[in-house]
Amino acid sequence: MTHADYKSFQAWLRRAPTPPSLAYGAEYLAEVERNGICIVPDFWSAEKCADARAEIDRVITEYPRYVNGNAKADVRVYGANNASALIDDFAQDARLLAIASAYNHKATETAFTLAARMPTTPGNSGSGEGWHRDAFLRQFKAILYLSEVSMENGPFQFLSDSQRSKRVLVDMKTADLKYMQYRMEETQIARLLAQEPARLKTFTARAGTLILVDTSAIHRGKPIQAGTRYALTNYYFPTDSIDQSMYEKFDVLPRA
Ligand SMILES: O=C(O)CCC(=O)C(=O)O
Repeated sequence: MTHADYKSFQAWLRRAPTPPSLAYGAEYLAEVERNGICIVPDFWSAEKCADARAEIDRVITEYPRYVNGNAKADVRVYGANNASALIDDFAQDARLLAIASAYNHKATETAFTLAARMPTTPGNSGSGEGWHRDAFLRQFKAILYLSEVSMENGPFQFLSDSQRSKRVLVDMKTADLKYMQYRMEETQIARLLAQEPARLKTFTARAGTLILVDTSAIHRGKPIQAGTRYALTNYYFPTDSIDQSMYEKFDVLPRA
């Protein structure tokens, strides 16, 4: 990814047709455009969250073959929506799909939903295994906390402005990041924060809180120190970029 790639993507975004106006969540979309992230409290009720936690436990027990072997901090099943009507309710939420399509300026689908249960384990690096970006250009995700998330049990953390193309280049210099470096050392993040500590945002919140986020920003789940965190994450992609290799890469649980 070079400066020219960012410029041509920004030019494409400017030319892309204006998405139809949203019946729900126009202000959320505007906030993601502005800040890269938006927090929506009480998106799901406490009862629905409790049912979904039980569903995650069930899917993990019933489909051990699809418990992801690469994740160390959390117990993950990609495609849990294919084995649970309740989780699929989140995957197919039409209000969120409309926001995702508007943000991508392209027809967008939920390729799959990740169900994750993160217990406390010694020396864990947190959900997502430490600081990283998922992509260098826009990547929209919706994360739903299903349990109360405090400073101790793995809140989502985000470096503000790190999704902005100009900031990507400045941050590369400050933290001595390599070309197309997706994963960052703690020391590199410390260099960025030494200059501007306020860039670190940590999202503690009640169960049922929704996080809409552009994960081309630098982010992680904070390492968990106590308790357990349950969450669902919708992975949205433009329809024309979804193919079989994506399902294989994530080892997605297929629909029965
Ligand atoms: O769930 C979280 O808090 C972050 C997860 C993450 O960064 C990832 O899966 O890429």
